[in-house]
Order: sequence, then structure tokens, then C-alpha cells
Amino acid sequence: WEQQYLSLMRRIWTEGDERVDRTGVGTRAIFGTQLRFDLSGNRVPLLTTKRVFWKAAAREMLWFLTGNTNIRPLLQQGVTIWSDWPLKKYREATGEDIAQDAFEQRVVDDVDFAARWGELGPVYGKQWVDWPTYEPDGQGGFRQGNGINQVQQVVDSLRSSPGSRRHIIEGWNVAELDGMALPPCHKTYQFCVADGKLTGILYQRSCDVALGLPFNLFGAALLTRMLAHQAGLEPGELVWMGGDTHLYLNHTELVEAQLEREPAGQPRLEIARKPDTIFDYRFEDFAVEDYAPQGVLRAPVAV
Ligand code: THF
Repeated sequence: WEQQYLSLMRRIWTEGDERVDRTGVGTRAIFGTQLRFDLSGNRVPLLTTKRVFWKAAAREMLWFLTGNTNIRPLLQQGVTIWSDWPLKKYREATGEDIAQDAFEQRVVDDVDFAARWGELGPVYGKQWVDWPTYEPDGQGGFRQGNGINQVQQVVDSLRSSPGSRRHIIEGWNVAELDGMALPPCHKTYQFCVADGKLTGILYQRSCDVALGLPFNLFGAALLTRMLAHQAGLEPGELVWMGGDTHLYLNHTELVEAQLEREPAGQPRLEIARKPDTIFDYRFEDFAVEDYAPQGVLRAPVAV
């Protein structure tokens, strides 16, 4: 199964178009890609050709489900994958050349500082569980209505109309993109029930194959598993679809090292407890078994 990831990586590296992207780093890219993973028997697409910090990806997914869009709760748990964007904004706004760990420490220690500088805007969590609505105010204008919890709606629709083709969680709120630190990359999730099994599709408009994709695959598999668990379904497959699927040109060392490695093993994801709702999973409920990855491969994140 992991060869799919490695083949995609190899194909982008050898055949991709070179582009200068938003970050200025430069990429090689293929537009329009797909991977499929079997989730049955609790299999999880967690790469073995490098160590993937699945715990950070799991904490990130639980953070999305809380609806929170501030990096503070992530940092309180030692997860630093979202720090680069607020940090860049802070440095640009204040001219202060603060170190990343000093910035992160201030966000953790100082609630007001976190509210001012740790906020990412209405990103994933907000749209997933509290998509804004508007209703007529009776005077020819509009006022804010109740937010829509798309995740709860999908749990409900999986239970009440499993055959539906509308089990969708959407992050791309066109009207709110401007307020987001980064418009959503993993923007659309769709689910399908067949034979008592739940299959998930993740459509990702833009994908950093070396750093982001291993996280996104684990996160999407975890979300599919939690939904299946809550709806009383078995895990089916995870289908991943990429728009601009790229490797950053400064990831050369990682790519070359990883393509030399052979995958080994099939990790499994166990969920210990079935809470009352999808919003009540705790990190301690998740365990990965049979995961014996090769060593960490580091690469810089393009911001
Ligand atoms: N922007 C870019 N350029 N790449 C991304 O992967 C990415 N994301 C999120 C938003 N914007 C992105 C942030 N997610 C890492 C992993 C996921 C991220 C961001 C960074 C990362 O650096 N991983 C390292 C270290 C992990 C750790 O120390 O915990 C790794 O080796 O995997 C795609 O969702």
C-alpha cells in the first residue's frame, strides 16, 4: 500500500512541472492525483519509510473537532505544526525577530497575547462545526443565525440515510477565505456507506507531499474511523484526491533518502472507547499498533 505514496513521490520528482509557488520556494507538481487505502481490519495508512508523528496529527484532528481556531490549545499539547503562520504575521507586524519557541511560549503563557496573535481566523474547525448562517432581520437586512455543525450532520445522516450521496464536510467557505491565515488545503471530505462499511474521500486542493500528506492521510483515516465508529459501521477505504500535488525543491534530501527506503509492515489504529458523541474522543482513546518506522526525515516547512 505504501508503494502508492512512494510512486507518487517519484513521479512528481521525475515528471512534475517546475513552478514558482506562493511561498517563493519553488515546487515540482502534478495536477490531479489519487491514492486509495484499505482501512479494513483497522489498517491505517501511516508511512513506515519515515517516522510520522501521528500523535500530532491525531491531536490536530481532535482540535478541528472542537471548533477552535487558535494555536494555543495545540501548543499546550506540544504540537507546533501550525505555529509558522502566526509567527510570520507577528514578525511582520511588530518587526521583532522573536524565536519560534519564545513566540510559542508566550502564546501558552499569556491568554491575551494568544487571542491577539495565535488566531488563524475561521479555518477548518470553525467551518466544520459552526459554519456561519444569516437570516432576515425583519427590517430588510440580515443577522447571524445559528452555526451549522457539519460533522454532527454527517454523523446523523450516516445513521438515518446511509445511502445518501451528500455526506460532506466542507472547509471552503468562499465568503470567509480572506479572514483565514491559510485557506483550507484538505477542503472537502465525502463519505459513502456500502455493505455496512464506511469509505471516505479527502479532496485536497494543494498538497505538500513530503511534509503534509503523511499527516493528512493519517488525519483523514482517523476521521473516517471516528465517523464509522459513531455510526456503527466498519471501516472501508480511504480515497485521497489531490489538486496541485507538489514537492518543494528544498525537500530534495528527504525525497532522495525516502525513495531509497523499502516499506515494511502494516500499522493498525485501535480506538479503545466509544464516547457518546464524535466530539468526546480523547487523545488517550487512540493507539497505533505494529508501527516500526524507519528514522525521521527532516525538511523545512514552506510558509
Ligand atoms: N503548508 C505547507 N507548506 N506544508 C504543509 O504540510 C502544510 N499543512 C498544514 C498547513 N499548511 C501547510 C500544516 N501542517 C508539518 C506537518 C504538518 C503541517 C505542518 C508542518 C511538519 O513540519 N512535520 C514535520 C515535523 C512534525 C513534528 O515535529 O511534529 C515532519 O517531519 O513530519 C498541511 O496540512
